[in-house]
Amino acid sequence: MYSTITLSDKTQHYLELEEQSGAQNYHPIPVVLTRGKGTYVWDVDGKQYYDFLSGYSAVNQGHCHPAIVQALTEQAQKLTLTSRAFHSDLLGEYAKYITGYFGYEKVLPMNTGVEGVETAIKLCRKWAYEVKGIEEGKAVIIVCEGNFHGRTSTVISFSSDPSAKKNFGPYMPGFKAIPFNDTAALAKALEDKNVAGFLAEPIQGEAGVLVPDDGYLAKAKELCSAANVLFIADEIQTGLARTGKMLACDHENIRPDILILGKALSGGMLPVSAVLADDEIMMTIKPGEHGSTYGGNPLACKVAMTALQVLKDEQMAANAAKMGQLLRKGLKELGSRHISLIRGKGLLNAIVITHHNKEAAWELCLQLKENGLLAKPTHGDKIRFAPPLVITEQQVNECIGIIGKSLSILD
Ligand code: IF1
Repeated sequence: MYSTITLSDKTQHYLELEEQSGAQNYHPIPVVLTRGKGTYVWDVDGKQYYDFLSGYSAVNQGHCHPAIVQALTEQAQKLTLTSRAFHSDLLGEYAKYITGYFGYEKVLPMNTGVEGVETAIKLCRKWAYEVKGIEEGKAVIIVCEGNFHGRTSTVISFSSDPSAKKNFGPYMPGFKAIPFNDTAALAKALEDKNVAGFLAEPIQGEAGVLVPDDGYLAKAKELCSAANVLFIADEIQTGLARTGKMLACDHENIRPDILILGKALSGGMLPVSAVLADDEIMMTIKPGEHGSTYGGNPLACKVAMTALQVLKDEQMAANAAKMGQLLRKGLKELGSRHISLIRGKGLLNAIVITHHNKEAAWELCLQLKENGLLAKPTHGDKIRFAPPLVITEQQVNECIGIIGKSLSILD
């Protein structure tokens, strides 16, 4: 059953370089990529693949989208970084654009997704002490078991994944975990008057694309509002058209009090994240109380405006909804006894593999690679299928064929 894949000399060469000099903090699929365009990437031997991970949903717009590349290259030759010690002609334009795009009064620009999450946590705590009136140092933020919000010491403090947390202590206090998709547990947790916020992914990505029951998000928002607690939506992975709407929260027509974006905010060009909120929350942070060297740099502003405009101009949310349904239907019709679950929304999907061999999902991903499709297991038996949102019906059908053909490795 074990796949006997052979690696080319070129591929081996690059793997050995990483092996010798790179930290071993990942266990990648053995493929070395050198070019990307739309839904495709190519390895160093010129072999073409469908990218079914999309850079962990950072290249929703497709690899090297021409309009975004043009914005990047033009701005890169003009002005890339001023620091926030001075103004630039792009930060104000970007702030107006993105707050109008999502309907918030203010944006705080950061870089990586986890910096956005950390910023949201600091805003929530500041608001708790200075607006809600919780005793200084006592604020509690409710999180969900199975969460993934990034890898900083604060954020892993409330992770329930031992591999993300073990031996990275001491941990940051002030967080309480409840089961995901459980409004009764949320209602109970909200009885604590020191609760300042509820931080959640609308769909849990790393946990294996756990889609909550219809109405869960709306009920959670209602409970938070009634308790004067901020609903903080981490849409770093689910946002920006990935689930078939511009935001996953849009499926239930709820407006988070704090919205966190990242990943595809730059279309995969460079790290760009953003925290959006209204004045009552955002203005609790005064000049000099938070920031970052690259936060709001003109290059990021230009790229992000283009990346957002492309999502709308090319109706990527609608395509994600349509192609996602086609993908899930096709996976179901494969009727494989090895696929015990198919779940997802839009083009954020996952299959759960059942097989006596616990390495089955990994073996399947190696076979998928051999057959021209790149995906990677998460938490052992789940495989995320999240292609760029520009994928076409013909490409989805071809990928379903590749997946069906590859599943035979498990027989
Ligand atoms: C890894 C996947 C994980 C995220 C959500 C914040 C962040 C992420 C919902 C932090 C980042 C990445 C990180 C990467 C694997 C990938 C990932 F689900 F997207 F596949 F881990 F869950 N909130 N997700 O998904 O954003 O600081 O990375 O920009 O760390 O292994 P970041």
